[in-house]
Amino acid sequence: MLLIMPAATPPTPPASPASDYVPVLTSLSSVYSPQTLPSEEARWTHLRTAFAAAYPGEAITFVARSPGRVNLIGEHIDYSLFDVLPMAISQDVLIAVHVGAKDGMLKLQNTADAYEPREFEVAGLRGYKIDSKVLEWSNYFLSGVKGAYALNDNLEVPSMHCLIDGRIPTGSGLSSSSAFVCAALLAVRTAVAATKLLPTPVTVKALAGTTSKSELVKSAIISERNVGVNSGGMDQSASVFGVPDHALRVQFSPELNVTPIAFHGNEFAFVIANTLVVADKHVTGPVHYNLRVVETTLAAEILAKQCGLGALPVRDGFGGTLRGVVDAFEKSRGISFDGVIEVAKRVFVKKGGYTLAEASTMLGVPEEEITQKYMTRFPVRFERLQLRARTLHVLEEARRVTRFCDLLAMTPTPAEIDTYYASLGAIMLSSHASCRVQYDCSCPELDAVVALAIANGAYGSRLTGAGWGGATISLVRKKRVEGLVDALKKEYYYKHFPGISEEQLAEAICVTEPGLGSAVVVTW
Ligand code: NG1
Repeated sequence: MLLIMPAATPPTPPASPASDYVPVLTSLSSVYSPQTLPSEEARWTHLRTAFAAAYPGEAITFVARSPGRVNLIGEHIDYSLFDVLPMAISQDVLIAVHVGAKDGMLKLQNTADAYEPREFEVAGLRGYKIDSKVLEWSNYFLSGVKGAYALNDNLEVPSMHCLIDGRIPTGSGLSSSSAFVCAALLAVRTAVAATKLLPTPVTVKALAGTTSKSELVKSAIISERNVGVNSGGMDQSASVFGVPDHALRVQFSPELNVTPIAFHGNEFAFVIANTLVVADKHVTGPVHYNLRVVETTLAAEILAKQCGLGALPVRDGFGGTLRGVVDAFEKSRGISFDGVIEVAKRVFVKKGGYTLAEASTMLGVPEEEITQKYMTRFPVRFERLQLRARTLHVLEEARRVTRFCDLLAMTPTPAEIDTYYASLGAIMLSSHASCRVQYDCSCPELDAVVALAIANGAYGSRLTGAGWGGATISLVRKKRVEGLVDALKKEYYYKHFPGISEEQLAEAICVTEPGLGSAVVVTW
């Protein structure tokens, strides 16, 4: 369980746009909050020791870090280009790097024994083909390398000896994979810059301005697709742009824009509970995540065709989006968002879904062409495409994000505070219901934890991230947090995992707060 405690005092406004560059820092207190600092200091000390053992005689030149994220609201709508509201958490991936070796190798070691050391010749990295069918931890680093080449094809990747330490539970819906890809991309770019300085030691000044946050995000989104998931951009945006004590309204259209939003009041907390049901998008992609991307993309294309909207703008070379449909309706017909929802209901009347043949007729495109265009790079399996349910979820969830943000912009009086939280909570609950019913991305364990949270005083609760396992996020009054935690332990963890070890429980029950995004740390 992760507890997110909004700051006691209204937070200072976020850094100015001048800081579009990933910060280069020299102290851990600039990275972590006072609550997490002591344990992080111990962890970073251990990282030094582990690095010395992994690469005897070599010093750490810098550490690239990127955090996980939790999503407050706006699930499965980023790849339809609607705004989402995540926040970075303090759990992160660290990549300690030594540059200056002359062996021409990218060496990767991990502090977790489960991940075997890997080595690659840097000369072969540019053309390296990542096999997304193989579940291989180093693929995430190599995705980051691909991203670095995508930003600069002439890049000369130097010898890099790396030690990786990740603290975001994998498959928990807290975006360990995106954090890893973002950190790897940042590590490569920083290594290139640091190598140019040799033999002079790296300084903040010399590395500052090496990597733009927006570029890092855009490239990380595309490069993470090398590991077989047709992902949206929420996770990378939150990981890179995280601002302490703020949620982030991430806008993808007309272009990437991240607005930090402060929380009002300090009487409530967000509790994040990992169900410990591991959801692996890479394994289940063809029937879960990647299929949802296909369904929503086809739904957009069909709506455009059936309503004569013309060609939709294409997202990352894949297809049109429901956001494109809403924009086209607004522009060409003056139809409001709610009006588009009604149109979608009239176009997609079949509640049981559509066969590929039916979708092909509606789109006026042969089945083979649809398969080739949308179902080949990221293969999918289905009997019926649930065009109605998926479209309704996406449009209604997008509307919920707007309502949630509108509420966050209000300043409730003390007398209004309870109703205020209840309104936020109700939106979260209706998001969960829609994920469960219309998007079919929940599971019994997520539903059980959500129900327990509500039964134990939470204002609202919902799955967070892709779903099908992973974590929930609940909005709770601070004074009720302890009771909720006890109830979850008793009614969920001990019941579902009778043999749960203290270590596992400690991973499922930890404390965090909205934290800083990606950073490079040079001395500490
Ligand atoms: P997870 O699996 O929780 O990291 C995924 C996607 C997001 C977004 C959410 C659902 C990746 C890397 N991330 O998040 O972009 O679509 O599902 O809202 O695929």
